[in-house]
Amino acid sequence: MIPNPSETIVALCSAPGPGARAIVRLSGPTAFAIVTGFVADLPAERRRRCISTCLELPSAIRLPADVYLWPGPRSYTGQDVVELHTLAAPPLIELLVQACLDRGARAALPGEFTMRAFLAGKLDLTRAEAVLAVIDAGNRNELKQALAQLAGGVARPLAELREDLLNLLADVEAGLDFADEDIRFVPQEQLLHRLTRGLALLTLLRKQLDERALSGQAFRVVLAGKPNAGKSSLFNALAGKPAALVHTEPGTTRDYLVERLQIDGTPIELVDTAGLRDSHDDIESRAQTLGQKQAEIADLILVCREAGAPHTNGAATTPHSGTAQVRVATKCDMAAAGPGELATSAVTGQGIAGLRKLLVERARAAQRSPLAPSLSRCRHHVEACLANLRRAHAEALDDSPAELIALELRDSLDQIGALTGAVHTDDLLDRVFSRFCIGK
Ligand SMILES: Nc1nc2c(ncn2[C@@H]2O[C@H](COP(=O)(O)OP(=O)(O)OP(=O)(O)O)[C@@H](O)[C@H]2O)c(=O)[nH]1
Ligand SMILES: [Mg+2]
Repeated sequence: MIPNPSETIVALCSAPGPGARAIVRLSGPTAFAIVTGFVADLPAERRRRCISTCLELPSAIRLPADVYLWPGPRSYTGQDVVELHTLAAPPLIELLVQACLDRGARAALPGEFTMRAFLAGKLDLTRAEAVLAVIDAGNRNELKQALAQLAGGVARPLAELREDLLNLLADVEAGLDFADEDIRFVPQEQLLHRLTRGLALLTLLRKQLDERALSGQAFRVVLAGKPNAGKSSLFNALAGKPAALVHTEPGTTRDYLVERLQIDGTPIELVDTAGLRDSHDDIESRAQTLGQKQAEIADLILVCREAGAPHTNGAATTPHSGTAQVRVATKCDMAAAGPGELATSAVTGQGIAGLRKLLVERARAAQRSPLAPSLSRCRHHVEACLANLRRAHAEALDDSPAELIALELRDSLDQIGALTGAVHTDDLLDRVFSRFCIGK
């Protein structure tokens, strides 16, 4: 069920905990009236403004604050919005939010402010999802992609396409009334041309969505294990070239070595490190510290063990445990892998293709950007819309009755409606907005 938009909602919308500044946001028809209860000198005139004042809270507490007022409909949610910017002292903020609740506000649900913006027509669904992706962006590239979507990267081409298809549908349907007289409102050539344009636009949009699905950062895979385990040999086998020095002498690799690979178009950064063991050699110890540091910033660690060698649990030989790990047995041309280990051999090439495939799978799974749920939803409707337009195009080529073409055009418009949220269900809104945090 969509929460009632006529209730005034309140929430802390800055990060919780102590800090320099806390922001409490209210939205709804009684937002201004509620704040009047704390600010005696709040001007009655309804216009955008910021007032530096003191909030009069219960127990005679006076809290210095900047009060921002945005009368609806020219606000984020389309309703009256107030923001109270004040000291980020958790007990005081609790008191302030409670005072708003006591005066009739309701605690906001996750994403409810943005949902109200969507329901007021301020944002379409693709932009609302982009707000979430901006909040969750983990790196600059993800932020860039999310901002592009927020700026209308998906909404704008869709609005254009919708307009084109609506015009085309109107022309095709106008012809239906004159079907007996054989009057065509759109000549076949023009119909095909307009459908092809729609197809091209959607194909381009699909490509854009695919590009945005990847965060762009290389997936970092670190090889770790005891000296002489065969890490550098495995590194070379995965890289497909003799990049790292391999030797019978344990402790061959000193500094760590990085190789950037593209496996099936997926960027992967492969890092070879010095073997882990308790060492008294100063340079080797430093090399191991460097290797450990690499393991700590890895997305995945390949824990290499020579097949047949004893298992060790010493602290020095155990790589950083907080990171995802895959256990790999090396030199399987000489002995069998242990249970739960992936069998490989740098000499025969056994298991190398399988390991490369596993790396790509893990990288793709890890690289899903915060926009991913939005993109897969968009992609689903774009695919369906493409299928409708392809069928309409085929019907037009066959010179089929206009009814059939109109049917496909109407279905394609329904898909665009579902994509932008013009046609939505409570379930869909629940799914989209529950991923937000409270206060957004
Ligand atoms: N038979 C066989 N020998 C291998 C294989 N992989 C590595 N070796 C041998 O094992 C020895 C050690 O290989 P490296 O790749 O240098 O081992 P490492 O783990 O990088 O060693 P450090 O850099 O010292 O930590 C070399 O003599 C390799 O030729 C393999 O798959 N099969
Ligand atoms: Mg090595």
